[in-house]
Amino acid sequence: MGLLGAIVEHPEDLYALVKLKMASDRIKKQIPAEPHWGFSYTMLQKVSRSFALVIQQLGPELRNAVCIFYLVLRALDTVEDDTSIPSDIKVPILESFHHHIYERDWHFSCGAKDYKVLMDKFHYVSTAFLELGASYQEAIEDITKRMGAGMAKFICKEVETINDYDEYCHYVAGLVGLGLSKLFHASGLEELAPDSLSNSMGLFLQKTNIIRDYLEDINEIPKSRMFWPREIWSKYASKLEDLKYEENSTKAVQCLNDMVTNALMHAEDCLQYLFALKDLAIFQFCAIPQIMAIGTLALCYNNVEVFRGVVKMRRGLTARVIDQTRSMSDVYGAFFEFSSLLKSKIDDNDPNASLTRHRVEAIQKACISSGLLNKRGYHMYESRLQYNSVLVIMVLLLVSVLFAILSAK
Ligand code: D61
Ligand code: MG
Repeated sequence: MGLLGAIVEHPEDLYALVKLKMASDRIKKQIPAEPHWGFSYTMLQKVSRSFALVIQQLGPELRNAVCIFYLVLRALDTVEDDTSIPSDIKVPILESFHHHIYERDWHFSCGAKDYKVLMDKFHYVSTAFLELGASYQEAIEDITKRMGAGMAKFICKEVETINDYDEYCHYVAGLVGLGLSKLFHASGLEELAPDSLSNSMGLFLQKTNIIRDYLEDINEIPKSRMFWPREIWSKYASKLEDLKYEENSTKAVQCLNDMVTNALMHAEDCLQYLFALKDLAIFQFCAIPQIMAIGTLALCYNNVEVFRGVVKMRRGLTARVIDQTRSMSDVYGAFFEFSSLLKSKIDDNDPNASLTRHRVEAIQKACISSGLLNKRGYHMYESRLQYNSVLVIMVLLLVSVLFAILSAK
């Protein structure tokens, strides 16, 4: 659906969509002139749909460190995800990757499309890395080393237990949280967050991705690795693939709900982490992805569409989250609203209904007892806006102004 279609469906999203479009156009024009920084920011915009914007609104020094941190780990992940590299080649590269970021002429060709460009021209990233302050370099090196070792460990090992699942997610995302907390601290803008809270920030995002991407991952050719833990799915099917077949819908949705309930465990830690932040740009950088995650979990919960296609928050709602996240009351408001949506979808016949309800209520309680709950809300499950003529006229006016502005450029 195009922009116009999105506006007709949800006119209440228009303002935020226009604002987001203007912000991203502005950012696209701000590519630095030096070739290595120019490459790095261009690459960031190409390989990260979800993080590019929030990274680029950070202050200049921290923005450079986080951009390079992102690209180094994305390159490491490109090695991990490339199924055409034999394990005996892949494992030593993952384990030594943290050395290569200091070598201006090192590169390893793999991946496809934009990821291949990132790998082929990795010298730009290492050149930029070497210009960062020493404390930023050390944090990035330490996390790259630990993530590479963790990925290597899981190349020859499947995710069997819930413990394995938490361990794998710690390596690929929890460590990102630890590294970011170190970078924030090194910038002088934040206190150092406790590791366990930083870890939860990553686990909440990674588990949400793993749940949402079931179909995309299971259908990938050549076969990609799956990260749903056997300890969970074996309660519902004898093979993970079986969940995608229509005749197994009931079991599939029960398994999905079990996975969502598992991920909800991290939400309160995320609220605690966000509560402690002081700098507005860092706060927005951290809070927006977490709100998107709980929104995605609420959307996926009890939703068989996860096994049929892509379940994603609509663009307009994403734009409103980006536009309307400025303080902890906005975060509590969003977490409260999305957990209420999830709660309304709990079916008493679901095997985990009472555990899910318990976890949702704990999140709601944390939001209420903060005393900061913002009731403005996204009204995301009010079935549809009641159209009235004033609104329709306003929307049409706005759309014509928008097109006038855009076509004048
Ligand atoms: C605050 C703000 C952002 C945070 C955070 C705290 C804590 C953790 C994270 C971001 C990381 C969340 C990762 C979730 C997305 N998962 C992936 O991209 C998977 O790859 C994991 C290994 C590479 C991680 C690279 C990364 C990601 C986000 C960053 C970052 C580095 C640096 C700074 C900011 C954000 C996933 O990728 C494929 C896919 O999701 O399609 C995979 O291979 O499993
Ligand atoms: Mg990966």
